[in-house]
Amino acid sequence: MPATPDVPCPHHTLSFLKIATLLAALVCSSGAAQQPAASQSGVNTAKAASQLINGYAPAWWKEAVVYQIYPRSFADSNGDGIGDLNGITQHLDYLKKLGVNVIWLSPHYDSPNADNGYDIRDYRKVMKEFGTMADFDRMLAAIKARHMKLIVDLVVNHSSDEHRWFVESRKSKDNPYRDYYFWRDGKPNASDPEHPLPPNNWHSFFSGSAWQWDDITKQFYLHLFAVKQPDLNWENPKVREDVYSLMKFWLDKGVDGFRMDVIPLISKPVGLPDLDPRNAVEVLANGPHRDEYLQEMNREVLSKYDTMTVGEAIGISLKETPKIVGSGRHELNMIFNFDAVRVNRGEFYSERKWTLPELKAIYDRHATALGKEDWDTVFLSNHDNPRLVSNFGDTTTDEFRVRSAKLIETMLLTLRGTPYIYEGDELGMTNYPFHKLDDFNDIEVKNAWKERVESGRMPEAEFIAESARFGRDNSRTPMQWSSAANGGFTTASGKPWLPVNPNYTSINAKAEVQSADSVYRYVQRAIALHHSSLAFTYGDYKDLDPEHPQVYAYTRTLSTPGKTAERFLVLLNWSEKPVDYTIPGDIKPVKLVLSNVPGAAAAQGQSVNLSGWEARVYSY
Ligand code: TEU
Ligand code: CA
Repeated sequence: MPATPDVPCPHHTLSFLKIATLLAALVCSSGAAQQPAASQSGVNTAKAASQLINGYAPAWWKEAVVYQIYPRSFADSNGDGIGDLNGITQHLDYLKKLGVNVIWLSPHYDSPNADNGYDIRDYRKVMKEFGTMADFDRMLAAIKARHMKLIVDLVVNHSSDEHRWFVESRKSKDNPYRDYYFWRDGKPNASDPEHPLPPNNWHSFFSGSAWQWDDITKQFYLHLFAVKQPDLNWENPKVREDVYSLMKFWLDKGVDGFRMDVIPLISKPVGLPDLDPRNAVEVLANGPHRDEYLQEMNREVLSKYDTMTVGEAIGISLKETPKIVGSGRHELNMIFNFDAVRVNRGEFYSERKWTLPELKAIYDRHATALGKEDWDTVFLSNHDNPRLVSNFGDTTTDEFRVRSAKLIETMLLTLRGTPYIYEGDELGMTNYPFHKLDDFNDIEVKNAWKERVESGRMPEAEFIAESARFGRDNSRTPMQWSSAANGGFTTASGKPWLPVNPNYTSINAKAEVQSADSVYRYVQRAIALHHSSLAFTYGDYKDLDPEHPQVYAYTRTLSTPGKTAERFLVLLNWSEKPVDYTIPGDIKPVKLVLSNVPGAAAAQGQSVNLSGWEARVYSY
């Protein structure tokens, strides 16, 4: 695992993100890139220990703020209604000014787009709608020129059924690629012998059986996601070799790491047994070879580069997390747990009532479960979830939308772990007003409609209401760049691939960059604050008032020997109701360093009046 450089790097104790140290940090990180083997072997543990910050080995990916781009929806440079790589390149200064330093790019590879690029046809080619490899190289160079880094999506639990491997695999039972996927005989079907039943009871994440019958060889193949996303068989060493080789292809180009799609699902339970639907996902995520494969991947690929890795870890509990992210495990740097982002979710798209103490308890559990050898992520949105402010904030009035969006960003940027911001959240973009099935594009919604509505299990209106609330297309509507037609997303007179939210006339980047009180300008300040003190990265976290139903109050503190301690108090009023709050313990706020209500008064001793959705960060 790329961790501490074994060459002492004098600048490493400062945040590499500070402009003054940028150059030095670049030298440091390229030094690290050439020294991973030594730090892995533990030869220099003594030296490394002396460089620890509050017990943590410093690393650039721990100090980073990550921004996720869903390329289809970010910016369309050529007017075909689809976002593209040149569109990203044109907006890098916008991201640089926001202050983020790592970009996670959702899949940009050649794909028939059954699942918007999460079905890859050629891992070494750029999706033609997004541009060319030359466009990619130019984009990457432009990112590096701005001292930012790029991680790309690695989708290797499955490929597209149009991938050459699968095209070969389905041809015959003795094709050399047959074992690249899971092919099985069906179970006898007494009532219809010509049409056997699926080999087991596994259910696809996108509705229906996870098995698809193929007439050519009269067997089923496994697809945990769409029919066009057959699962790769990681038990086949050739599959693993091919995956490692394509990873090297992108790392050799200069990408800085990977976000790994549903990575815990790569090792299937032995014998592919029937599963209890109540814990099927957990069983699938904890297959017998998962850690062995990730360690092999680390040994063969990741350890040879200075990478950042983050696994999308559906089905992984907190207890299980250190097995994957523990530095001594040599697997991944961090994972996305789904506990917080799904706190308000029942089955599928149904809503679950949640309380603030529940959310705090989740973050508290993270702080306990993940120790100094581990690392965490903080996120409440991505391309699979509703818009941040619509999902967790308050959109009843525009004032509260702006304030609650700022409050949530304050939290994400001051909690423990590397923060992830999804495109448009920095503008306080909202859910889209979906009214009917045709308004949606997502395969998840289309398939669920068949399974739930067409079968008569669920009334149409209820399905549409739930999909509008939680559907993934909410986060995929185009970025709102300006008040020009189509929010300035596309130059075309024609339609963007998914309609722009009609509120683009007031919620858009151009207006927000110019307005001092906008969500964008606030997020810019919050990111700057995050980068201004390593307390927000390596500092201790303490929840001061776990049971308070309305206020989330916590501290981040960092004591470094020979330096003045850095201490911050975060106060978040998660409600539209004002509150007179008494800070517990003997903490005396000194200086207000961030506030989302203009003209917020200084604290009177231990007592603060917080207005609705008010967020404050004090140093003390
Ligand atoms: O998502 C996997 C995943 O966990 C999904 O079940 C997701 O949480 C769900 O669709 C939300 O409703 C990853 C990608 O992030 C997603 O975009 C892909 O569709 C999926 O894998 C298949 O690659
Ligand atoms: Ca385009």
